[in-house]
Amino acid sequence: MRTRVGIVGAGPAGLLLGHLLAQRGVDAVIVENRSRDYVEARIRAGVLEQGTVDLLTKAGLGERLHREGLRHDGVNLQWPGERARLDFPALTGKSVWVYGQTEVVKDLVQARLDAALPLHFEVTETVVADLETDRPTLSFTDSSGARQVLDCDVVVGADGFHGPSRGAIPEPRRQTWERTYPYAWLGILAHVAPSTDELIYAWHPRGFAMHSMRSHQVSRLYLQVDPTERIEDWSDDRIWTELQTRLSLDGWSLETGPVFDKGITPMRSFVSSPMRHGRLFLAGDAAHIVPPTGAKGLNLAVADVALLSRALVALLRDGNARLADTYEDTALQRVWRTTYFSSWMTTMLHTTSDDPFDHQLQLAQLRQVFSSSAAATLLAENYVGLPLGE
Ligand code: RFL
Ligand code: PHB
Repeated sequence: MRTRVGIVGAGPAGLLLGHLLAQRGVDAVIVENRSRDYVEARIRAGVLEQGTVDLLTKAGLGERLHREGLRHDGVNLQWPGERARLDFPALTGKSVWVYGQTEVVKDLVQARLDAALPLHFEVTETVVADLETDRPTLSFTDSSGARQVLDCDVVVGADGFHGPSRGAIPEPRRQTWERTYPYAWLGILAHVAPSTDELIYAWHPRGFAMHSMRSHQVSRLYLQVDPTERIEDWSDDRIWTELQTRLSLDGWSLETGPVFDKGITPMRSFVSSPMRHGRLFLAGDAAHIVPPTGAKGLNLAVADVALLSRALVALLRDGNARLADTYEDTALQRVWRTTYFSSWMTTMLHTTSDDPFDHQLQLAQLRQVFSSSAAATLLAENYVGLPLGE
């Protein structure tokens, strides 16, 4: 079999890349080792930057997003006794949208199936090879058990942190930067109307807590916990009590409801270079991970794909290699700036020690966001997202 671009992974990065390439007349095949149901139900990110929404809209993927997504013009930061709001349009002229990653993935899968474009679920033994030639291959065993070999012009690793593509780059060429944070997030989804119109990020001496949402009927909440905690030890009652303590504010109360999903996620920052080796390009979590505090992981994957789709169209359709040659440098600048922002939000809001000095430094940073318009603008600009540079 022959295709121009072989894409490993049907997460947001791989699916969006396939969509943008098809719109510009470049054919691609996407292979995914999980089932359609699994990728559509995997609970992850919830906040889309303005640039992500604009790109999805322009690509014809905005219909349900604009109908069901919730535009948010601000967020709240909280510490004991205070809840303060950042006004995004006033500070940046932009907004963010609450629309779950599950919904983005469903829209992308549906668009691909409607267009009858190749997308293979439940493949096994995915192998990328011959990357240093101009005819790289993507091989896999399809769901019927048949071995398939795709001859490609380019292979894209959009296979997330645990996928095989990054490991296909020779070890001596690879450099990684990594930080594992000494805390994790316990996240729940609950059938209860959100107790707030906009997200609340709360610093508390017992640990960070956050109130987010998925719709007017579904709330998403998080608690900072120790990474060694086991979800079995957290009953729904214990979770709600802890959330009520950490999010409490005079005159406000947190409504509770039936929990229908809960899990614990470790927090890490990770960057791997190069993002290109010969005819292999990496995009999204395959090349970098940010902790979720800044709501950046999904948006960063979309930013990679915005760049990469243009680079591949120029290379494969117009014979122009310039953007492909600068992909890694351009992408990594955004990756590092986002890594910095996510790390800053994380370390400002999570408590790691009982040292009252550290706590006062965190509180001083939080207060500065509301006493300095420069500090407020900096946070807001990063949160709503840097321009995609299209
Ligand atoms: P994805 O979504 O991980 O998709 C990669 C896809 O590749 C498939 N794959 C393979 N396919 C074929 N053959 C193989 N050998 C394969 N190996 C893997 C996988 O099954 C998968 O479908 O990466 P992508 O597309 O780069 O998208 C990135 C985002 O998913 C990610 O950045 C965010 O979801 C990160 N993230 C969060 N970001 C936020 O902004 N807010 C959040 O609340 C948030 N929560 C999370 C998260 C990431 C999590 N992970 C990765 C553990 C919660 C979790 C649990
Ligand atoms: C979410 O709704 O899942 C969410 C929102 C904001 C974040 C992280 C996760 O910073």
